[in-house]
Amino acid sequence: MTNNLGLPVGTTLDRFIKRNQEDFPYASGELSQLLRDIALAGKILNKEINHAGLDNIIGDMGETNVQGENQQKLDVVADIRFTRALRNGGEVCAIVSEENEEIVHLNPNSKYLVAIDPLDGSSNIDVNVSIGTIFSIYRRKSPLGSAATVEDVLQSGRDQVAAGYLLYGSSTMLVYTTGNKVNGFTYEPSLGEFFLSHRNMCIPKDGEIFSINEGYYNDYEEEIKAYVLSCKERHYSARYIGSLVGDFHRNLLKGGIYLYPSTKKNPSGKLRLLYECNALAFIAEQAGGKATNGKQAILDILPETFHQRTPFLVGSPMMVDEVMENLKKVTSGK
Ligand code: P6P
Repeated sequence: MTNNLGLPVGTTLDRFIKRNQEDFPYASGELSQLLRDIALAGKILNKEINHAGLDNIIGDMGETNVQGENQQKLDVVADIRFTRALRNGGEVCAIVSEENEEIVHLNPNSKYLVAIDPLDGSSNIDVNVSIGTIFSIYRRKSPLGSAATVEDVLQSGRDQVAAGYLLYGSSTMLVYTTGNKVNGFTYEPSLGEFFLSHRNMCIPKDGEIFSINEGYYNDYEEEIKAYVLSCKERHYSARYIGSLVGDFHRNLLKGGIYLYPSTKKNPSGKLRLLYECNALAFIAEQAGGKATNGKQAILDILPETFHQRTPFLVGSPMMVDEVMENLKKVTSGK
């Protein structure tokens, strides 16, 4: 709904959070404030992304991150923005980020910690393809007043209290869940507000879109190859933009499956469990979808290291089930 100026008139993110405070376990306002801090960093980063071509912040830094990947200038800018917003907001005791090898310790008196990919798909920055931020929020296990511990970080995805992503695309969106449905907010830059635009997002049970990098086709397990061929035989649409958040979001709305299986280059898969897959798996399940590593639900994996990778299949439940049926035949030797 818009007013006569064509501007949205509706529920702002702040108002939505306030109205749904009771959805937040142990609602004492800290988690609400933490979500607002993330939204603030997203607004700031959105502005920088939209000016990247003009402000000499595209291209790479000439350095690599913990993954050994070229750090794009905007990767670093994004990490700084989110770290600063969460530090200033005071609601987070620690951050684990794709851009830092170790835990970044913030307020020892806070009960939440954040796992984040500040800017995923950054190789797309220079070519103006949608990119995204992915985040998970956990409650610490260690006592308040002390530094966060490794055990605080290495929690399974089932323990997330909230998760979401920002999508910097044709419009900028914030999509998140606190374990009670999934809601999407669209940013109106002229007002500096996120407005509720996608209430209670549910993924279609089935779909006809498959997202996989077929450049690695020869690396995939036979069952994955068979599934890809079956999609083609059924004239499904191949949609893969090389930016996980963009592919995930489209499939969430239209139905579909995203697959990043193990490859020769990345035998354990490329995507990271803690700050990419867990958040999207939580959202997928809350929206009625499924997410697996091919053997078990992503959310049931107990992490062993901060930056561990996992094969990742996520999307419409009927499509994920079909791939899993194929893979199970192998493990049961049929
Ligand atoms: P490939 C971006 O680097 C990313 O992490 C995801 O956003 C994207 O889906 C995937 O990797 C692309 O990887 O190997 O297909 O270029």
